Amino acid sequence: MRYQNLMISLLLLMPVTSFAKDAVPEWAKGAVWYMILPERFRNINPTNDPIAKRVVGNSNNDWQVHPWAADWYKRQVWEENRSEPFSELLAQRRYGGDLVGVFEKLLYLKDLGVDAIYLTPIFESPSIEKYGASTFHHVDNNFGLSREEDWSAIETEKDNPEEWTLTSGDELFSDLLRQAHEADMRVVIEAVFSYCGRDFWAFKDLEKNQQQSKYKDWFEVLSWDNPVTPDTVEFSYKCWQDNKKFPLFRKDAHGFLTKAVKDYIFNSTRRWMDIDGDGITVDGIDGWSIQQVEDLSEPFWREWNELVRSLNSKAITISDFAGTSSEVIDRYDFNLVKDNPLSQLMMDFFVTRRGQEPLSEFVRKLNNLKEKNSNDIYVAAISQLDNLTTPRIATVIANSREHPGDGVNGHSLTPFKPDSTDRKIQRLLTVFQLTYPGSPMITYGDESGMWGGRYPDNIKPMLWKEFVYERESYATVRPGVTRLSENRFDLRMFNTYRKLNQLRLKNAALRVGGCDEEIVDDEKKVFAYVRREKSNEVWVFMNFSNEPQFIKVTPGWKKNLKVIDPFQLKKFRLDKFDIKFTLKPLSSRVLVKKK
Ligand SMILES: [Ca+2]
Ligand SMILES: [Ca+2]
Ligand SMILES: [Ca+2]
Ligand SMILES: [Ca+2]
Repeated sequence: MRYQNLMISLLLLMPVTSFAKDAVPEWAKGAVWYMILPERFRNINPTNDPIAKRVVGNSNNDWQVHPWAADWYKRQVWEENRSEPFSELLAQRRYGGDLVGVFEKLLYLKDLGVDAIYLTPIFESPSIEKYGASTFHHVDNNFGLSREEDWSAIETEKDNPEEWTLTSGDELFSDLLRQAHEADMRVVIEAVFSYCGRDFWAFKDLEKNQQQSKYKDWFEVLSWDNPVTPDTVEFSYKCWQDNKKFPLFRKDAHGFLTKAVKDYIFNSTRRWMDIDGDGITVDGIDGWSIQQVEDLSEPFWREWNELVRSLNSKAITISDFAGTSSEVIDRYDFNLVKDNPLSQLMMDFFVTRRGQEPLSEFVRKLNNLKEKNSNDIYVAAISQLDNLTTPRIATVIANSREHPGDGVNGHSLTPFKPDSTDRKIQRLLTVFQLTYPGSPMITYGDESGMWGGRYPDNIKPMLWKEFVYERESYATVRPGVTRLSENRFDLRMFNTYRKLNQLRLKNAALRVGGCDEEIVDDEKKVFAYVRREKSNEVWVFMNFSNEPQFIKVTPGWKKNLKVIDPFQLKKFRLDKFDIKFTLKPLSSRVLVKKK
């Protein structure tokens, strides 16, 4: 123990080293990520669906799992019987998506060109997003094959890893990992370790046994219950963001967790990185994305990151910490920071400040960002157009056009289906995201054309090609509106993603190559850049204007080589030494130099 403290002091005194900077795993450089919220992705097993008791706290209830392809704004029978506002009903909705569904859709993801699957939390929790976990060592009982049996393990197992069993959900997850690895895809899970849910096993014990609980030093109790007053609960505790649903784990004056809690987190970390415990990590996850990193201490994260890398040297760790990336990477030893300034820059230029920021200004900001990071970090940094806390990109674009220059701030978002111009802008932005340096992350359903405003309209059930969806009506949220929108898989958007992702697989230039601007024309609103890696070259041309624009560049090749347009599947012969063509308004073209 003393030795450990000494080690920690030494670590604190050591000058900041930069070894972590070069430690981004090779597979993560330029990878295509895909974020899945399992509850909303695909429901393959209806027998594991959530039950009324866990969702609304009452089993004598007409509550039901929602039909997948129903109109989002239409109330089902049980919802008609409620007086709560529609937004509260949405919080009680469950669609029954599960990990069997993710397993079933691995081929879809492979075909889409996904390299790494990002799963939002999967540990047992009654909530939609699985924040506020009931355990860190079991998959949710609504994600596996046997809801009731899985539940009994979740309810009874405590912190001794030797007594931990594998539930059907845990085993299914392990199968999913093996299968993904065989298809050369990685799986990273999101987790929060600084707080849990009220159903967390140790917290339940504490709530019941109070001072007698074995776990009383796991949490920060502010006052104990007074047994003399059976009608009043005096018990109170420190919780995350003052929300009683999320008890915080206790920290001492130095910011360190109680040792037993730390051991539990470390044992849970080991479990998911090598599920059968045989020392071979093919059945384990490929990394972690951690929320609320700043809640826990720097030494904790350094030690935890070291544990992760000792288990699997190719694993990645991602922090949500909002500091500058190099700071977190150096001090906390994470590989990456989720918050990538590139996401904001492209949202500003393509969407919220569209037409207001000169292209040259955008390019200057992009180059500034590049200079701040090592090349490895720059190409591995994850960019996102939307996430579980923001409106869908399609809806942000549609609303920005209604309120130019003001983005979506201060407006109640129009929920309507984006029109064809919105989609053109969305495709331009997507082409940029998938061809500019960085690692794009797709939020489930952006590739199939999903739209929706602020939470929870952004987490509608996934739009699949094989389902027929009810048309979307808006009268529930926009009284008097009689509009009905077709809701179906957007094949054109899907192909934009699929073709460019597949192009990334074949062209190292798009994954790890450098980037040079060839045309930055503020007047014509034409942008061209080229990604290069050795002799591999990919050229990207964009026309942001509402006019057709004639493009001419001289790529400087020795011979008049051919180029390939992945969207046209025909070779393109250079006119002597020039690439010449006309680009339609709000459109782009990608050309690959033929080897
Ligand atoms: Ca299910
Ligand atoms: Ca559950
Ligand atoms: Ca009492
Ligand atoms: Ca193993």
